Amino acid sequence: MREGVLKRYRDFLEITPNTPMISMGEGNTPLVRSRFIANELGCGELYFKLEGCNPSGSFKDRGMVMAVAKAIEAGSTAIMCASTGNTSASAAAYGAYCGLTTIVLVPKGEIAAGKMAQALAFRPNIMVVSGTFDQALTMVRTFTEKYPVTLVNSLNPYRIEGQKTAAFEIVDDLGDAPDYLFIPVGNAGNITAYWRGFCEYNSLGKSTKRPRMMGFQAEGSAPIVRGEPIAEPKTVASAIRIGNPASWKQALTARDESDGIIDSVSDDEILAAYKMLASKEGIFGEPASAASVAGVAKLSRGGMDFSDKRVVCVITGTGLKDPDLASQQADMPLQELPLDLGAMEKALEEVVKESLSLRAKAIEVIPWYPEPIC
Ligand code: AN7
Repeated sequence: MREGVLKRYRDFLEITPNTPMISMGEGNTPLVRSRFIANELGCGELYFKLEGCNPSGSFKDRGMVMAVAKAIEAGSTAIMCASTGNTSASAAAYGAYCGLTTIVLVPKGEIAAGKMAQALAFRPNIMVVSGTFDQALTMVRTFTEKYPVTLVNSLNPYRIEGQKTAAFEIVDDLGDAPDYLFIPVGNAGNITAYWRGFCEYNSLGKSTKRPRMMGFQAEGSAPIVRGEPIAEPKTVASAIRIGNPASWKQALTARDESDGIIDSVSDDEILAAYKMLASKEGIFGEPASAASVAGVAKLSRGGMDFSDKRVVCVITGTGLKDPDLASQQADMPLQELPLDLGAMEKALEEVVKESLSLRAKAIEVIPWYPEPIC
């Protein structure tokens, strides 16, 4: 049952009798065990937390539902954010759902097509600004301090509160915390939220340990790794094209307290992971999400041993958000086929043969490959 995060985790959130228990069925997302690439990456157990399965297609909904509920509780009728795409889509969705005025600012030409189309569908007040996400966020912060409009970027503490529920779900599903959590880092709200969730659950005795937090930025947008803000961040992963993360300090705390790291991966590594995840696991995440998997690949290649470890990668948003990049990366010729059975049989002869050897291979690679039904 998708009751939403406010109801499911009400005892762990700041819910009062006056908090509207709104829900679009966010949270309770799948934690899928890797069937193929765990082996390739040398992981004992590897899981993907599919946050693209949230109502607006990204993890932002967990925090947005909480921020919007608290905004309504406080009597606010308007919400506002700057965004690299997913926050604006989520804010506009929950704004429409709750009948609020929604204002979103996005950097011009920097937002993936799916996110833009999605935000527009909800008909918020949307403005494109000629500047970076960081500059847009600065404008939004100043504006919301001056006017009775609630900021719903992750500077809003309720966003982090709501997003920590993803860590709860992982512990609830696995029966304990994993050894490692790999997560993409942009504005650094999510790594902050996960760390809080793991710490809170651990202090309540719900887990025996806390994971090492492994945050990954894109190489051209890696201010935390480089130790200084980046005026013009660049990366193919538009969601994390952020040069001055709002939760910078909190991300360092998560890293240091968990004995983790914040590192970067190149666009090539991100794209390789993006393709591998889809073609070898059936998981179509957006490029930013693939930074988590690219991170495992990088460290594994570098000699880090995960062979007796339980590793979780957060897949923060769905690949459908960025259809242009998906088409670009497909680089596969489309096979033309005449409407003729004989031609089809000929074209598929090798494919069918190959498939016969596939099951044997799968059994060999994955000991828990399910028994055939027939
Ligand atoms: C798919 O939508 O910042 O480190 O404005 O959309 O918590 O920022 C999105 C960020 C990772 C990074 N993956 O999370 C926005 C925005 C996806 C994202 C991140 C984002 P944070």
